[in-house]
Amino acid sequence: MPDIKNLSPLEKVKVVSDGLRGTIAESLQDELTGAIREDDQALIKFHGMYQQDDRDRREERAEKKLERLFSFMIRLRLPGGFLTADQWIALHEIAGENTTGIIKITTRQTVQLHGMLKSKIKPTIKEFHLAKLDSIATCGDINRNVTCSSYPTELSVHDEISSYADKISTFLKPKTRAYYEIWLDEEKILDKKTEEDPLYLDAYLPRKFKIGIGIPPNNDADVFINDLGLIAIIENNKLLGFNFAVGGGLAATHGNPQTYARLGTVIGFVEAGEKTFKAIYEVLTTQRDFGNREDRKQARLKYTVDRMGVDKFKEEVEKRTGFPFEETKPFTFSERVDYYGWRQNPSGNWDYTLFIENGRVLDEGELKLKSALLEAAQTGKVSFRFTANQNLIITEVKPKDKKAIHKILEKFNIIEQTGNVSAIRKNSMACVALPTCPLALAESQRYLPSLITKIELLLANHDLENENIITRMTGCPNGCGRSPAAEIGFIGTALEKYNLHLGGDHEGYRLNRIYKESLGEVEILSELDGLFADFKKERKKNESFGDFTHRTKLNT
Ligand code: SRM
Ligand code: SF4
Repeated sequence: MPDIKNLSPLEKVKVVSDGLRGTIAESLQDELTGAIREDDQALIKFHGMYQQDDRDRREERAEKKLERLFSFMIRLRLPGGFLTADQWIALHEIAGENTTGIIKITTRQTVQLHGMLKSKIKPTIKEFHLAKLDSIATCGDINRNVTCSSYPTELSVHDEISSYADKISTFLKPKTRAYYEIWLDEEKILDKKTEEDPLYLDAYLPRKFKIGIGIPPNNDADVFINDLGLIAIIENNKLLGFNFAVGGGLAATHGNPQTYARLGTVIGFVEAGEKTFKAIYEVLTTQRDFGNREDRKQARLKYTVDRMGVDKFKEEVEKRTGFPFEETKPFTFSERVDYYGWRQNPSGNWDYTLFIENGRVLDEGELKLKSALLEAAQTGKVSFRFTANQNLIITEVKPKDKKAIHKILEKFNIIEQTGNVSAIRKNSMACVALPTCPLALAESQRYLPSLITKIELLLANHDLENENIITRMTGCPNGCGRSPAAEIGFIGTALEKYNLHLGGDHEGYRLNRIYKESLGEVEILSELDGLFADFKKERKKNESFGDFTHRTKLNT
């Protein structure tokens, strides 16, 4: 255990928080400020919220000697990204009443609502609760929203695997009743023993922890970027169990070589059922006990795994589970895509995957996404599943209802938009960044769409417009839009400047690498123009852009 003197300040905040309560209740009462106390800002994350301020308005507010325009972002816990029609209607209404109204689909298959004032937090959580939705543990040093591949291979197995996302999420939820007490007025428990937490103890994990489930052959959930990736092994339509991949994570800090993106290392196979849960649990306890609690920049599981060594890490987990990992079972990911448009799933029902640029659900111009989804939900004949690429599937549409749902999508221009979007745009995504993200160094979701328009023209000039090039942007190197795992990655360094990363693959087995530093738009387009020309001339048959740049541009 580290010397208590050297612990990062947040460690103390967690330990003395009285089960994540801190002084949140008092902070909420304080009407003199739109903010909450500093320690509570850390604790409120464990309840699924972040305090933010509108960065576009900082200067203006400072000139007027006003405090920053504080508001809160809330993130829902939706393992596997599933919502019923009624839950969609509730989400739609809550977003409109209490937040900016924009429903933002995230890269981890859930949604965030921004711009919620302090006074609206409690009503929002209460309304979500009525809809059987919560935001517990979607942020903070704890297991986060569990993702799962969105597309069924064989349906009964997919349902079974999806249910793992839900069960793992419940299994790893904290024991504290703080969320229910603070936000839902549950009576305070007096016997603290009932909320003793053998997994998280009182200091929780050293850092955030992410679990994702991949179902070969589609790596749409980007399984290797998670602290723990579970790769489902299916034989004869039966789920045998999971290969475990440990130590994924994408963040780095500019100029700090001690920090780096890393893909998970597959350490072996565990059979489905009880053993899987035991192994997951002990991966977490190993990280809890061996993770770095002094330096938060070294605290993710990836650093623990590298510091201990993969073999030692695995040995420690095995010691704790009492059984060995079996030999890794063969698996192949051959793509990493969302299947846009209509697709019949193995049950005979239909799914429609909508392209939602950077996950922003709103009515804008001719494209009325929010109205369309509300009307579809109001039929009561659909469910919804978010993808890990910020898109949405209208799912489980019975053959007899398909026509009616199609008509709704047509009426609001969804069919036309999803059909007409270019290959590069369909494979693009950007993180939130400005104006709400406090860590953003550059624009991302507000900028990528216009940059893509310019890249589309370049591609057309080289007859490459049908290339599915996975392109991702983030406003800083934290990698929320998974830019380090893209064929073309733009990583913000300062306003209007981006590092250009190249060479990721299509399937998610290989990270990209930095190619050019701190480019403005003109330089980005000029670099890409040259790269596309070379790609057109020199590519091998069926070679992807990422493989081409990896082979020819980065290995010198
Ligand atoms: Fe993230 C922090 C948004 C997925 C790595 N992320 C943030 C914060 C909360 C900024 C903050 O700490 O105050 C951002 C809020 C912006 C805003 O205004 O909404 C933020 N992250 C997002 C989302 C919404 C991006 C999006 O546009 O979809 C994604 C929410 C996922 C979810 O539903 O839980 C999101 N973040 C990711 C991913 C991708 C993934 O998990 O698939 C990563 C890279 C993978 C990884 O974890 O390594 C990611 N976010 C980070 C990090 C770097 C963590 C680290 O290891 O150092 C931070 C900063 C931190 O934790 O200190 C961060
Ligand atoms: Fe903010 Fe950086 Fe994450 Fe983008 S990558 S949302 S800028 S923390």
